Parts: sequence; structure tokens; C-alpha cells
Amino acid sequence: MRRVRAYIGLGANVGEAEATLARAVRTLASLPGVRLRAVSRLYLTKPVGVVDQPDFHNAVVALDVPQGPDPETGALALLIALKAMERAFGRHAGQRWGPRELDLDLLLFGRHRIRAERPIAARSSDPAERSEEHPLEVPHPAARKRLFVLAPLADLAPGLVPPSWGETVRSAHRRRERIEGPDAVRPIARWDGRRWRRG
Ligand code: PH2
Ligand code: MG
Ligand code: MG
Repeated sequence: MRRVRAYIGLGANVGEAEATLARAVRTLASLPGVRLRAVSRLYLTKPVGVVDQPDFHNAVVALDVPQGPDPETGALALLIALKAMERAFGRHAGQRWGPRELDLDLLLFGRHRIRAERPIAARSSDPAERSEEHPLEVPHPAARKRLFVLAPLADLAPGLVPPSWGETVRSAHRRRERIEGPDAVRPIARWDGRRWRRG
């Protein structure tokens, strides 16, 4: 079976965020056909977009997943699994960019550029994603501008040049760090195979 390296961004700021993200990583690792390849450090991050909400916990994982008959089909199959997980973890309909129990964003799917209409099952409970005008776009269009994505992604793949970026993850991370400042995104723990550990 052909496999693709996918990168998933994880975020939470409602409930026991750290425990939720750890459980989400273990659940991702147990999805059919999926192999967990790497888990970033865990970050405590200032909210972006809607700033009047609790700080987030964020991380990124690398997964090897079946490519499917073609990349678009494979990416949509993965996205449907991610959105089902968000619901299973208790995510409620909410404000765009607002507080969430679990957010799973498909950041990268190998070297593929994808733009596809989302099947209903591939939409989250966000108002923006529920609308038909919100296609799946890979690479994730906001990933390059968000330090809470770039910092954990740079833990796993600093030298990677995502399609259409024209620069490495490391250089995008450094630039964004100068803009957002050192306190916006702070590493707090390392993955030990089962959970994150301090120190
Ligand atoms: N997710 C958002 C909006 N704002 N801010 C941080 N720090 N982390 C997130 O994961 C996040 C956010 C929408 O998905
Ligand atoms: Mg998100
Ligand atoms: Mg999302």
C-alpha cells in the first residue's frame, strides 16, 4: 500500500486540554492503516483570532497514512476520521476561532497540494466549516502564519519545504517568532511514547 506522511495540528482550550491531546494522539495512532511517526513537544499558546478565551495547548503529530486511490481521496478519508474524532471527544458547535475541546487540522499531506469540497462528514462544528464555501485546502492555508503551528511543526520537520511555501518550516518559524514574540508559544513538555512529561 502506498503511504503518505501527513502532519496534523492538535489544539484544545476547554477542559483537561493536556489529557485530551494525549488521548487524541493515542487514538490517532490506533486508527486503521495509520502509523504514528512522531509527536512534537506540547506548547502552551496565547489564543489567536478571538483573544478573549483561555490559552491553548497545541502540538503536531506526523502520521503515515494510506494514500488511497489518489491523494484527494486519501486526504478526505483522513479528514473524515479527524472530524469524527473531534465529535467523539465532545466538541460542540461553536464560534469560529472560539474555545474548543479538540481541534484536529490537516496541515500537510505529503507533497500534495489539494483543494477539494468537503463531504458533510469532513466538516467540523465550526460555522465556517459547516458552510459549502469552505473547501479542504492542503497545505493548511493558515499554517505558515501561526506560531502555534510552526513551533511544533519545526520540532518534527525543520528542513521540510511544504508545497508552495518556497521556504523551510524552520525559516517560517523564525520569522513568525520575531513577529509574535517569545511568550506567545512556550514548550512545556516532551512526549514519552504515552503522554507528555515535564522537565
Ligand atoms: N485555534 C484556532 C484559533 N486560535 N489559538 C491558539 N493559540 N491555538 C489554536 O489552536 C487556535 C487559536 C482555530 O482553530
Ligand atoms: Mg484550527
Ligand atoms: Mg479545525
